[in-house]
Amino acid sequence: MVVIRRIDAEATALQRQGELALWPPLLGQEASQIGSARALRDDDFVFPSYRDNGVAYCRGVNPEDIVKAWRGNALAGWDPYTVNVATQQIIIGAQTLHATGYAMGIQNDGADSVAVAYFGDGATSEGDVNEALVFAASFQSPVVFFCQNNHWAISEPVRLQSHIQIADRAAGFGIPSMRVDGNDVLAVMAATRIAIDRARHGGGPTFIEAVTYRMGPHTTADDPTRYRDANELEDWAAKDPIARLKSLLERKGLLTEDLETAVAAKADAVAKALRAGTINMPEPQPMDIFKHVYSTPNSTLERQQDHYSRYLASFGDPAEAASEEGAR
Ligand SMILES: Cc1ncc(C[n+]2csc(CCOP(=O)(O)OP(=O)(O)O)c2C)c(N)n1
Ligand SMILES: [Mg+2]
Repeated sequence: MVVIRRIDAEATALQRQGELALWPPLLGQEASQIGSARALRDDDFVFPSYRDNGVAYCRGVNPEDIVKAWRGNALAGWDPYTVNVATQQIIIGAQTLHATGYAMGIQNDGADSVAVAYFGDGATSEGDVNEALVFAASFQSPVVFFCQNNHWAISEPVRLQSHIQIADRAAGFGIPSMRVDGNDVLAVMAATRIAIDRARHGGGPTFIEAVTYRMGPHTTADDPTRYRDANELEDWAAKDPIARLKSLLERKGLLTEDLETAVAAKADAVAKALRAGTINMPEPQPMDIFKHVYSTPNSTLERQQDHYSRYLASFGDPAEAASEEGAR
């Protein structure tokens, strides 16, 4: 939790310094993400949203690969099959359909892994999510719907999103649900284990609502002071998931000075490597854009490619142009 908070802070700083185009902070949601991700088996498959960077890190995605797409250096930061984490979905809720389809595939294969979809409170109002819930319930597919209710969908408060608790929406689909304190890492882990266990043993889907709070802006392009009451932020700051775990460990006598130092050192080292890796990331080449459109040659695309390469050549060699400029 400390490490992902540090990654999040470093990525936010990198965006402010112009090194990333955009960043969606997860500050405040560390317990929801780590508690749930730690309950999964390696061969379970995660379908995350843009904000689930803690889940991605927990599953073994390299932090540099997490920021790569936000820098605009790649269309996707990692190969989903190496870590069993799909690339992050920006289309709100679409990943719940992918997870449900994958879960139906698990059933057809007779395997015992589980698909997990991560999405937000706002996503539960999307058609995609409702369709996914229908299919998962109809076929009793091994999928866990993990909803982080962080109280906001950009500037729309959850109280407007739904007049009942988000977890209660699942009942209409015949899907059992749990509402868990999303700032309590152990509670989140316990709830996720129950849901995963049920799915793995043929019990079908479960919907989890982890009640948490987005402490930062929606993304670095957002200014929450324009729509959010400062008192609300203060209330939630008092429920900080890391501070809560820290005080539990202290009370149990488990938090030693050595452990604290080691955790801080790990967070600093990861952040330092992330910064260096981001700044030194190889720039993508303009022609690379054509590589990922079709898997087989396509004559229309080849014509466009040829046209675009002649267009780029019309600028001459940038190095030569710079030295000519210098000479003038
Ligand atoms: C289909 C679709 N509609 C609208 C958007 C614009 N949009 C981006 S984030 C967002 C709010 C999502 O809120 P929530 O599901 O609560 O997730 P959070 O950002 O709070 O993690 C919206 C509407 C989008 N990306 N995709
Ligand atoms: Mg939200």
